[in-house]
Amino acid sequence: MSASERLFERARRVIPGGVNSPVRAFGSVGGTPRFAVRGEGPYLVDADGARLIDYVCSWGPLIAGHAHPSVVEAATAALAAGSSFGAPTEAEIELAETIAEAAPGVEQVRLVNSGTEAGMSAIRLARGVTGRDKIVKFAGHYHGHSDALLAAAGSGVATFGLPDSPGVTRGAAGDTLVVAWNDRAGVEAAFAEHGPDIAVLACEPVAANMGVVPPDDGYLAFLREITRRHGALLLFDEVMTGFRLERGGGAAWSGVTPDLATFAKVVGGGFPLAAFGGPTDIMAELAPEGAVYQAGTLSGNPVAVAAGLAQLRLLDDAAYARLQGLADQLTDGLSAALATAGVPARIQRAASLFSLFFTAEPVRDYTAARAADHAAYARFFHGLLERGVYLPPSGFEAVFVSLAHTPELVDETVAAARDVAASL
Ligand code: KE4
Repeated sequence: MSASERLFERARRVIPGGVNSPVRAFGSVGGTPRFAVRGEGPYLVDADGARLIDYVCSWGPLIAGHAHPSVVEAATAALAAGSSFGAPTEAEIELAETIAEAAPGVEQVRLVNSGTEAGMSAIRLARGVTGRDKIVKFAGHYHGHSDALLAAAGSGVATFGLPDSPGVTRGAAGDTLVVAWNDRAGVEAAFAEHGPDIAVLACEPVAANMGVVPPDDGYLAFLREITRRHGALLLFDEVMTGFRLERGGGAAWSGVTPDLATFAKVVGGGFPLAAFGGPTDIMAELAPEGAVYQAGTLSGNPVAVAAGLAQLRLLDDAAYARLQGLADQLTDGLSAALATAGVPARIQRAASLFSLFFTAEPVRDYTAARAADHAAYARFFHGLLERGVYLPPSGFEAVFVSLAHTPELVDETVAAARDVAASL
Protein backbone atom coordinates (compact mmCIF):
# COMPACT_ATOMS: atom_id res chain seq x y z
CA MET A 1 0.00 0.00 0.00
CA SER A 2 1.44 3.42 -0.93
CA ALA A 3 1.77 6.23 1.57
CA SER A 4 -0.96 8.16 -0.26
CA GLU A 5 -3.27 5.16 -0.04
CA ARG A 6 -2.62 4.85 3.70
CA LEU A 7 -3.15 8.58 4.21
CA PHE A 8 -6.31 8.56 2.09
CA GLU A 9 -7.74 5.69 4.16
CA ARG A 10 -6.98 7.59 7.37
CA ALA A 11 -8.25 10.89 5.95
CA ARG A 12 -11.60 9.39 4.95
CA ARG A 13 -12.26 8.48 8.56
CA VAL A 14 -12.20 12.09 9.69
CA ILE A 15 -12.62 14.31 6.60
CA PRO A 16 -15.62 13.87 4.27
CA GLY A 17 -14.31 12.02 1.21
CA GLY A 18 -10.81 12.40 2.66
CA VAL A 19 -10.41 15.83 1.08
CA ASN A 20 -11.23 19.43 1.82
CA SER A 21 -12.38 20.15 -1.70
CA PRO A 22 -14.20 17.51 -3.78
CA VAL A 23 -12.24 17.72 -7.02
CA ARG A 24 -9.06 16.66 -5.15
CA ALA A 25 -10.55 13.20 -4.54
CA PHE A 26 -9.84 11.94 -8.09
CA GLY A 27 -13.59 11.21 -8.49
CA SER A 28 -13.48 11.95 -12.18
CA VAL A 29 -10.38 9.89 -12.97
CA GLY A 30 -10.53 7.19 -10.29
CA GLY A 31 -7.69 5.96 -8.15
CA THR A 32 -6.13 7.43 -5.02
CA PRO A 33 -5.28 11.11 -4.76
CA ARG A 34 -1.60 11.78 -4.27
CA PHE A 35 -0.99 13.41 -0.89
CA ALA A 36 1.33 16.37 -1.23
CA VAL A 37 4.25 16.93 1.11
CA ARG A 38 6.04 19.81 -0.60
CA GLY A 39 6.15 21.91 -3.71
CA GLU A 40 9.40 22.83 -5.43
CA GLY A 41 9.04 25.23 -8.35
CA PRO A 42 7.35 23.15 -11.07
CA TYR A 43 7.27 20.01 -8.97
CA LEU A 44 4.82 18.57 -6.48
CA VAL A 45 6.45 15.98 -4.21
CA ASP A 46 3.99 13.38 -2.97
CA ALA A 47 3.91 11.24 0.19
CA ASP A 48 5.80 8.45 -1.57
CA GLY A 49 8.56 10.82 -2.58
CA ALA A 50 7.50 10.97 -6.24
CA ARG A 51 8.52 14.30 -7.77
CA LEU A 52 5.72 15.14 -10.21
CA ILE A 53 5.79 17.83 -12.89
CA ASP A 54 2.81 19.82 -11.66
CA TYR A 55 0.30 21.22 -14.19
CA VAL A 56 -2.40 21.72 -11.53
CA CYS A 57 -0.46 24.45 -9.67
CA SER A 58 -3.04 24.41 -6.87
CA TRP A 59 -5.78 24.89 -9.53
CA GLY A 60 -4.25 28.12 -10.81
CA PRO A 61 -2.85 30.27 -7.97
CA LEU A 62 0.79 29.25 -8.41
CA ILE A 63 1.55 31.11 -11.64
CA ALA A 64 5.15 31.51 -10.42
CA GLY A 65 5.42 27.89 -9.30
CA HIS A 66 5.63 26.39 -5.83
CA ALA A 67 7.44 28.28 -3.04
CA HIS A 68 8.77 31.07 -5.26
CA PRO A 69 11.56 32.74 -3.22
CA SER A 70 9.99 36.22 -3.58
CA VAL A 71 6.64 34.95 -2.33
CA VAL A 72 8.16 32.97 0.54
CA GLU A 73 10.27 35.93 1.63
CA ALA A 74 7.37 38.40 1.50
CA ALA A 75 4.95 36.14 3.36
CA THR A 76 7.55 35.21 5.99
CA ALA A 77 8.40 38.83 6.67
CA ALA A 78 4.71 39.75 6.89
CA LEU A 79 4.05 36.86 9.28
CA ALA A 80 6.93 37.91 11.53
CA ALA A 81 5.29 41.34 11.82
CA GLY A 82 1.97 39.81 12.85
CA SER A 83 -0.44 37.45 11.10
CA SER A 84 -3.58 39.55 11.41
CA PHE A 85 -4.65 42.88 12.84
CA GLY A 86 -8.32 43.32 12.01
CA ALA A 87 -7.28 46.84 11.14
CA PRO A 88 -6.53 48.44 7.77
CA THR A 89 -2.96 48.26 6.46
CA GLU A 90 -1.07 50.06 3.70
CA ALA A 91 -0.38 46.80 1.89
CA GLU A 92 -4.11 46.31 1.32
CA ILE A 93 -4.22 49.70 -0.39
CA GLU A 94 -1.31 48.67 -2.60
CA LEU A 95 -2.98 45.41 -3.60
CA ALA A 96 -6.26 47.18 -4.35
CA GLU A 97 -4.35 49.78 -6.42
CA THR A 98 -2.53 46.99 -8.29
CA ILE A 99 -5.76 45.18 -9.17
CA ALA A 100 -7.54 48.43 -10.12
CA GLU A 101 -4.62 49.48 -12.31
CA ALA A 102 -4.60 46.15 -14.18
CA ALA A 103 -8.30 45.36 -14.53
CA PRO A 104 -10.34 47.39 -17.06
CA GLY A 105 -13.34 49.09 -15.44
CA VAL A 106 -12.19 48.47 -11.85
CA GLU A 107 -11.78 51.65 -9.78
CA GLN A 108 -12.35 50.20 -6.30
CA VAL A 109 -11.72 46.74 -4.82
CA ARG A 110 -12.90 44.87 -1.74
CA LEU A 111 -10.59 42.08 -0.56
CA VAL A 112 -12.13 38.81 0.66
CA ASN A 113 -10.97 35.25 1.33
CA SER A 114 -12.09 33.03 -1.54
CA GLY A 115 -13.48 33.12 -5.05
CA THR A 116 -16.77 31.86 -3.63
CA GLU A 117 -16.96 34.78 -1.23
CA ALA A 118 -16.06 37.21 -4.00
CA GLY A 119 -18.78 35.85 -6.29
CA MET A 120 -21.40 35.73 -3.56
CA SER A 121 -20.61 39.30 -2.49
CA ALA A 122 -20.56 40.68 -6.05
CA ILE A 123 -23.98 39.17 -6.71
CA ARG A 124 -25.37 40.71 -3.51
CA LEU A 125 -23.91 44.08 -4.53
CA ALA A 126 -25.41 43.83 -8.02
CA ARG A 127 -28.82 43.02 -6.55
CA GLY A 128 -28.47 45.83 -4.02
CA VAL A 129 -27.44 48.40 -6.61
CA THR A 130 -30.11 47.51 -9.18
CA GLY A 131 -32.89 46.63 -6.76
CA ARG A 132 -33.52 43.54 -8.89
CA ASP A 133 -33.54 39.87 -7.85
CA LYS A 134 -32.76 37.65 -10.84
CA ILE A 135 -29.31 36.56 -11.99
CA VAL A 136 -28.25 34.86 -15.21
CA LYS A 137 -25.39 32.36 -15.28
CA PHE A 138 -24.15 29.84 -17.80
CA ALA A 139 -24.32 26.07 -17.49
CA GLY A 140 -20.80 24.79 -16.87
CA HIS A 141 -19.54 28.08 -15.47
CA TYR A 142 -18.45 27.83 -11.85
CA HIS A 143 -18.53 30.84 -9.56
CA GLY A 144 -17.94 29.06 -6.25
CA HIS A 145 -20.45 27.26 -4.08
CA SER A 146 -22.71 30.03 -2.78
CA ASP A 147 -26.31 28.90 -3.04
CA ALA A 148 -27.53 31.25 -5.76
CA LEU A 149 -24.57 30.41 -7.99
CA LEU A 150 -24.49 26.66 -7.45
CA ALA A 151 -26.83 25.85 -10.28
CA ALA A 152 -25.63 23.73 -13.20
CA ALA A 153 -22.11 24.81 -12.28
CA GLY A 154 -18.82 23.57 -13.70
CA SER A 155 -15.66 22.35 -11.95
CA GLY A 156 -16.27 20.00 -9.02
CA VAL A 157 -20.00 20.12 -9.59
CA ALA A 158 -19.55 19.14 -13.23
CA THR A 159 -17.11 16.42 -12.22
CA PHE A 160 -19.61 14.91 -9.81
CA GLY A 161 -22.56 15.61 -12.08
CA LEU A 162 -24.41 17.47 -9.36
CA PRO A 163 -26.39 19.87 -11.49
CA ASP A 164 -28.13 21.40 -8.46
CA SER A 165 -26.69 20.48 -5.07
CA PRO A 166 -29.04 19.15 -2.38
CA GLY A 167 -29.40 21.74 0.35
CA VAL A 168 -29.79 24.61 -2.10
CA THR A 169 -33.35 25.69 -1.56
CA ARG A 170 -35.75 26.62 -4.32
CA GLY A 171 -35.84 30.09 -2.76
CA ALA A 172 -32.09 30.45 -2.97
CA ALA A 173 -31.71 29.20 -6.53
CA GLY A 174 -35.15 30.28 -7.75
CA ASP A 175 -33.91 33.59 -9.07
CA THR A 176 -31.03 32.04 -10.98
CA LEU A 177 -31.56 31.61 -14.71
CA VAL A 178 -29.16 29.14 -16.29
CA VAL A 179 -28.51 29.41 -20.04
CA ALA A 180 -26.15 27.67 -22.45
CA TRP A 181 -22.73 29.22 -23.07
CA ASN A 182 -22.08 30.61 -26.56
CA ASP A 183 -25.82 30.59 -27.20
CA ARG A 184 -27.42 33.93 -28.09
CA ALA A 185 -31.04 32.84 -28.32
CA GLY A 186 -31.08 31.56 -24.72
CA VAL A 187 -29.72 34.83 -23.38
CA GLU A 188 -32.12 36.85 -25.55
CA ALA A 189 -35.04 34.74 -24.30
CA ALA A 190 -34.01 35.19 -20.67
CA PHE A 191 -33.88 38.96 -21.09
CA ALA A 192 -37.06 39.08 -23.18
CA GLU A 193 -38.94 37.31 -20.39
CA HIS A 194 -37.20 38.67 -17.30
CA GLY A 195 -35.23 41.73 -18.45
CA PRO A 196 -36.59 44.25 -15.92
CA ASP A 197 -35.91 41.80 -13.06
CA ILE A 198 -32.36 40.78 -14.00
CA ALA A 199 -29.75 42.33 -11.72
CA VAL A 200 -26.67 40.76 -13.24
CA LEU A 201 -25.38 38.31 -15.82
CA ALA A 202 -22.32 36.45 -14.52
CA CYS A 203 -19.82 34.61 -16.69
CA GLU A 204 -16.26 33.44 -16.78
CA PRO A 205 -14.94 35.50 -19.75
CA VAL A 206 -13.25 32.27 -20.83
CA ALA A 207 -15.07 29.29 -19.36
CA ALA A 208 -12.50 27.10 -17.63
CA ASN A 209 -14.55 24.92 -15.29
CA MET A 210 -16.00 22.62 -17.89
CA GLY A 211 -12.62 22.38 -19.50
CA VAL A 212 -11.54 25.52 -21.37
CA VAL A 213 -14.34 26.76 -23.62
CA PRO A 214 -13.58 30.24 -24.99
CA PRO A 215 -16.42 32.58 -26.00
CA ASP A 216 -17.34 32.59 -29.69
CA ASP A 217 -16.10 35.69 -31.51
CA GLY A 218 -18.25 38.64 -30.50
CA TYR A 219 -20.09 36.75 -27.77
CA LEU A 220 -18.78 38.81 -24.85
CA ALA A 221 -19.57 42.02 -26.77
CA PHE A 222 -23.09 40.62 -27.25
CA LEU A 223 -23.40 40.03 -23.50
CA ARG A 224 -22.11 43.55 -22.84
CA GLU A 225 -24.71 45.04 -25.19
CA ILE A 226 -27.73 43.07 -24.01
CA THR A 227 -27.02 43.64 -20.30
CA ARG A 228 -26.52 47.37 -20.88
CA ARG A 229 -29.74 47.55 -22.97
CA HIS A 230 -31.71 45.99 -20.10
CA GLY A 231 -30.06 47.90 -17.26
CA ALA A 232 -28.47 44.72 -15.87
CA LEU A 233 -24.85 44.54 -14.71
CA LEU A 234 -22.25 42.35 -16.41
CA LEU A 235 -20.04 40.43 -13.98
CA PHE A 236 -16.80 38.81 -15.17
CA ASP A 237 -15.66 36.04 -12.90
CA GLU A 238 -11.89 36.45 -13.32
CA VAL A 239 -10.97 34.02 -10.56
CA MET A 240 -9.32 31.76 -13.15
CA THR A 241 -8.58 34.27 -15.95
CA GLY A 242 -7.53 37.27 -13.86
CA PHE A 243 -3.77 37.97 -14.17
CA ARG A 244 -3.59 34.59 -15.99
CA LEU A 245 -4.62 35.27 -19.61
CA GLU A 246 -2.73 38.54 -19.36
CA ARG A 247 -2.28 41.15 -16.68
CA GLY A 248 -5.71 42.62 -17.40
CA GLY A 249 -7.34 39.17 -17.41
CA GLY A 250 -10.34 38.31 -19.56
CA ALA A 251 -11.48 41.91 -19.85
CA ALA A 252 -8.21 43.02 -21.43
CA TRP A 253 -7.96 39.79 -23.45
CA SER A 254 -11.46 40.31 -24.94
CA GLY A 255 -11.59 44.11 -25.02
CA VAL A 256 -14.96 43.94 -23.22
CA THR A 257 -15.25 45.81 -19.91
CA PRO A 258 -17.67 44.41 -17.31
CA ASP A 259 -19.44 46.35 -14.55
CA LEU A 260 -18.08 44.09 -11.82
CA ALA A 261 -15.27 41.53 -11.65
CA THR A 262 -14.08 38.93 -9.17
CA PHE A 263 -10.50 37.82 -8.64
CA ALA A 264 -8.79 35.05 -6.67
CA LYS A 265 -6.09 32.37 -7.20
CA VAL A 266 -3.17 34.33 -8.75
CA VAL A 267 -3.87 37.51 -6.76
CA GLY A 268 -3.41 35.60 -3.49
CA GLY A 269 -0.07 33.99 -4.36
CA GLY A 270 -1.28 30.66 -2.98
CA PHE A 271 -2.95 32.12 0.11
CA PRO A 272 -6.69 32.45 0.87
CA LEU A 273 -7.20 35.83 -0.74
CA ALA A 274 -9.72 37.01 -3.32
CA ALA A 275 -11.33 40.27 -4.38
CA PHE A 276 -14.18 41.88 -6.23
CA GLY A 277 -14.17 45.28 -7.84
CA GLY A 278 -15.83 47.77 -10.14
CA PRO A 279 -16.53 51.45 -10.66
CA THR A 280 -16.55 53.67 -7.57
CA ASP A 281 -20.24 54.51 -7.89
CA ILE A 282 -21.15 50.81 -7.65
CA MET A 283 -18.57 49.82 -5.03
CA ALA A 284 -19.57 52.79 -2.84
CA GLU A 285 -22.88 50.99 -2.21
CA LEU A 286 -20.98 48.51 -0.01
CA ALA A 287 -20.90 48.89 3.78
CA PRO A 288 -19.66 50.91 5.57
CA GLU A 289 -20.34 53.72 3.05
CA GLY A 290 -23.35 52.05 1.48
CA ALA A 291 -26.09 49.75 2.64
CA VAL A 292 -25.02 46.47 1.00
CA TYR A 293 -23.48 44.47 3.81
CA GLN A 294 -20.28 42.47 3.32
CA ALA A 295 -17.57 41.70 5.89
CA GLY A 296 -14.76 39.33 6.90
CA THR A 297 -12.51 38.84 9.90
CA LEU A 298 -9.46 37.94 7.83
CA SER A 299 -10.28 39.94 4.72
CA GLY A 300 -7.13 41.64 3.45
CA ASN A 301 -4.99 39.44 5.68
CA PRO A 302 -1.46 40.92 5.76
CA VAL A 303 0.36 37.63 5.08
CA ALA A 304 -1.87 36.77 2.13
CA VAL A 305 -1.67 40.33 0.79
CA ALA A 306 2.14 40.26 0.98
CA ALA A 307 2.25 36.95 -0.91
CA GLY A 308 -0.19 38.20 -3.52
CA LEU A 309 1.70 41.44 -4.09
CA ALA A 310 5.01 39.56 -4.37
CA GLN A 311 3.59 37.23 -7.00
CA LEU A 312 1.88 40.01 -8.98
CA ARG A 313 5.16 41.94 -9.08
CA LEU A 314 6.66 39.04 -11.06
CA LEU A 315 4.03 39.26 -13.80
CA ASP A 316 5.49 41.59 -16.41
CA ASP A 317 5.27 41.30 -20.21
CA ALA A 318 8.24 38.93 -20.27
CA ALA A 319 6.50 36.64 -17.80
CA TYR A 320 3.36 36.40 -19.95
CA ALA A 321 5.45 35.82 -23.04
CA ARG A 322 7.21 32.98 -21.22
CA LEU A 323 3.89 31.41 -20.13
CA GLN A 324 2.61 31.72 -23.70
CA GLY A 325 5.73 30.06 -25.09
CA LEU A 326 5.50 27.15 -22.66
CA ALA A 327 1.81 26.70 -23.48
CA ASP A 328 2.59 26.79 -27.22
CA GLN A 329 5.24 24.11 -26.81
CA LEU A 330 3.06 21.93 -24.56
CA THR A 331 -0.14 22.15 -26.61
CA ASP A 332 1.71 21.56 -29.87
CA GLY A 333 3.44 18.53 -28.34
CA LEU A 334 0.31 17.04 -26.80
CA SER A 335 -1.72 17.56 -29.99
CA ALA A 336 0.99 15.91 -32.09
CA ALA A 337 1.35 12.99 -29.68
CA LEU A 338 -2.39 12.25 -29.73
CA ALA A 339 -2.76 12.82 -33.48
CA THR A 340 0.17 10.48 -34.22
CA ALA A 341 -1.54 7.81 -32.11
CA GLY A 342 -4.78 8.40 -34.00
CA VAL A 343 -6.59 9.39 -30.80
CA PRO A 344 -9.53 11.79 -31.35
CA ALA A 345 -8.67 14.71 -29.09
CA ARG A 346 -8.61 18.46 -29.19
CA ILE A 347 -7.00 21.20 -27.15
CA GLN A 348 -9.02 24.32 -26.43
CA ARG A 349 -7.14 27.36 -25.29
CA ALA A 350 -7.07 31.03 -24.42
CA ALA A 351 -3.61 32.54 -23.93
CA SER A 352 -1.68 30.05 -21.78
CA LEU A 353 -4.83 28.49 -20.29
CA PHE A 354 -5.93 25.28 -21.97
CA SER A 355 -7.59 21.93 -21.54
CA LEU A 356 -7.69 18.62 -23.35
CA PHE A 357 -10.94 17.09 -24.60
CA PHE A 358 -11.04 13.56 -25.98
CA THR A 359 -13.38 14.30 -28.84
CA ALA A 360 -12.94 15.34 -32.45
CA GLU A 361 -15.84 17.79 -32.17
CA PRO A 362 -15.45 21.43 -31.09
CA VAL A 363 -16.61 21.94 -27.50
CA ARG A 364 -18.68 25.13 -27.37
CA ASP A 365 -20.82 24.49 -24.30
CA TYR A 366 -21.42 22.30 -21.24
CA THR A 367 -23.41 19.65 -23.13
CA ALA A 368 -20.53 19.13 -25.55
CA ALA A 369 -17.99 19.18 -22.70
CA ARG A 370 -19.85 16.39 -20.95
CA ALA A 371 -20.15 14.42 -24.21
CA ALA A 372 -16.36 14.20 -24.56
CA ASP A 373 -14.71 10.91 -23.64
CA HIS A 374 -13.81 11.45 -19.98
CA ALA A 375 -12.87 7.80 -19.54
CA ALA A 376 -10.15 8.34 -22.14
CA TYR A 377 -9.06 11.44 -20.24
CA ALA A 378 -8.80 9.33 -17.07
CA ARG A 379 -6.61 6.77 -18.83
CA PHE A 380 -4.41 9.53 -20.22
CA PHE A 381 -4.23 11.19 -16.81
CA HIS A 382 -3.10 8.01 -15.06
CA GLY A 383 -0.66 7.08 -17.79
CA LEU A 384 1.05 10.44 -17.37
CA LEU A 385 0.86 10.27 -13.57
CA GLU A 386 2.69 6.94 -13.64
CA ARG A 387 5.37 8.72 -15.69
CA GLY A 388 5.73 11.60 -13.22
CA VAL A 389 3.42 14.15 -14.87
CA TYR A 390 0.51 15.52 -12.84
CA LEU A 391 -2.35 16.85 -15.02
CA PRO A 392 -5.58 18.06 -13.39
CA PRO A 393 -7.49 14.95 -12.15
CA SER A 394 -10.56 15.92 -14.18
CA GLY A 395 -11.28 16.63 -17.82
CA PHE A 396 -13.44 19.51 -16.65
CA GLU A 397 -10.41 21.39 -15.34
CA ALA A 398 -7.74 23.54 -16.95
CA VAL A 399 -4.03 22.82 -17.36
CA PHE A 400 -1.72 25.43 -15.85
CA VAL A 401 1.88 26.22 -16.74
CA SER A 402 3.96 28.44 -14.45
CA LEU A 403 7.08 30.59 -14.60
CA ALA A 404 8.88 27.69 -12.90
CA HIS A 405 8.25 25.29 -15.81
CA THR A 406 10.94 25.01 -18.48
CA PRO A 407 11.07 23.94 -22.13
CA GLU A 408 13.04 20.87 -21.01
CA LEU A 409 10.26 19.82 -18.60
CA VAL A 410 7.72 20.34 -21.36
CA ASP A 411 9.79 18.11 -23.64
CA GLU A 412 9.77 15.47 -20.88
CA THR A 413 6.00 15.83 -20.60
CA VAL A 414 5.46 15.48 -24.34
CA ALA A 415 7.68 12.39 -24.47
CA ALA A 416 5.58 10.81 -21.72
CA ALA A 417 2.40 11.79 -23.58
CA ARG A 418 3.65 10.12 -26.76
CA ASP A 419 4.26 6.96 -24.74
CA VAL A 420 0.81 7.03 -23.16
CA ALA A 421 -1.07 8.00 -26.32
CA ALA A 422 0.27 4.93 -28.10
CA SER A 423 -1.44 2.71 -25.54
CA LEU A 424 -4.71 4.63 -25.06
P1 KE4 B 1 -12.79 29.32 -4.49
O1 KE4 B 1 -13.97 29.55 -3.57
O2 KE4 B 1 -12.51 27.85 -4.70
O3 KE4 B 1 -11.55 30.11 -4.08
O4 KE4 B 1 -13.16 29.92 -5.93
C1 KE4 B 1 -14.33 29.48 -6.56
C2 KE4 B 1 -14.21 29.76 -8.04
C3 KE4 B 1 -14.89 30.84 -8.56
N1 KE4 B 1 -14.80 31.14 -9.88
C4 KE4 B 1 -14.05 30.39 -10.72
C5 KE4 B 1 -13.99 30.75 -12.17
C6 KE4 B 1 -13.33 29.28 -10.23
O5 KE4 B 1 -12.58 28.54 -11.08
C7 KE4 B 1 -13.41 28.94 -8.87
C8 KE4 B 1 -12.68 27.75 -8.28
N2 KE4 B 1 -12.03 26.92 -9.20
C9 KE4 B 1 -11.89 25.53 -8.83
C10 KE4 B 1 -11.11 24.82 -9.92
N3 KE4 B 1 -11.77 24.82 -11.14
C11 KE4 B 1 -11.23 25.37 -7.49
C12 KE4 B 1 -10.77 23.98 -7.19
C13 KE4 B 1 -11.57 23.38 -6.08
O6 KE4 B 1 -12.81 23.54 -6.07
O7 KE4 B 1 -10.93 22.73 -5.22
